[in-house]
Amino acid sequence: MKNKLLLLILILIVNILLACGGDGKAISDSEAKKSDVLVIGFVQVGAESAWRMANTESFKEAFDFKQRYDFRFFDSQNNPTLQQTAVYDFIAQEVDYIILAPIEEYGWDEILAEARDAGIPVILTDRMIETDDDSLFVTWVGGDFLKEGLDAIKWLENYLISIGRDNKPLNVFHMQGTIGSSPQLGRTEGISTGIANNENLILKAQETGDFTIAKGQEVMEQWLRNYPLSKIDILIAENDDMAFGAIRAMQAFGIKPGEDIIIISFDAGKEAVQAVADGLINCTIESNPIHGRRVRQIVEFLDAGAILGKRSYVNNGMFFDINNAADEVINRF
Ligand code: GYE
Repeated sequence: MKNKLLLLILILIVNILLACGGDGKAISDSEAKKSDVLVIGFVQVGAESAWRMANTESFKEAFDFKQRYDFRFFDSQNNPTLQQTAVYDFIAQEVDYIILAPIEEYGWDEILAEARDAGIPVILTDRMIETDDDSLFVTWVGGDFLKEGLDAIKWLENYLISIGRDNKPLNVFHMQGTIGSSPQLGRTEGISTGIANNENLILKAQETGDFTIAKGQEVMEQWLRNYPLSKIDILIAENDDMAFGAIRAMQAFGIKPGEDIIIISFDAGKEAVQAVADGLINCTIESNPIHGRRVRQIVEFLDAGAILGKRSYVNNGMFFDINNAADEVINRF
């Protein structure tokens, strides 16, 4: 009983460390002194967004230490089949750890069972998998996407009160991320719940823009062709990049983004926070991509024999609107 309690406390401490730390710390002396080289296979989603580019950069930087890590990077180009092949490849290469950011939540049981049976620990980062079997991964660390979605609607409700538009029906156009990915599932659930609980918000259209500028532009153009401006009050895009695409489409139609249509997005990258300061986006919700050092810390904990909790959330929770955007641009990725 006592041992179990001690273990739980240890897991808790490690998880708190992972949630808070990892971002700013350089390689520690004890890490640097270790002589064994660990072979790490990192299976990334793709290069679809500014968030993803910053995320990839943070991994490359964190594992750029040849004496300790043989870091093998694979870009899955947002293609689930390619991504699964890459995991099989890393199993065949007998790497020491697989770090996986799954494009979609579904379809991982068989392949991750193979990794487990080969004795290769799988660390999930950013996105989760849908499974009943927690033994398929050692630990996951990422954002609380449901909370982000709920936060977006909370911000919107306060904003509507501040501009005196809270008691009229308003049409919401909801642009979703890659269908079946954790950020899409979580944010969509939060947004849908928030909208359902507010009798003035009407969900008019919902479509995926696949987290990219190009797709976001395409979807917005289609909406602008199908609906008059008077029917489009609010755009909620599940990442900044799709909002950028939508802004391009609006400008091509002679519409003023942020003024004629209220725009909310997620991630809060530098460019998006600047767009908030410039009045093109009304609010962007924080999602932190700098996971590299955090995950390196996980590898080191595991290598030292620690047992980690299955899930730990990265600290997020900021939002950027006209009140703080100009000051915060400098702090963003
Ligand atoms: O919001 C989006 C990216 O998984 C949290 O993926 C990540 C999301 C992020 O393409 O911009």
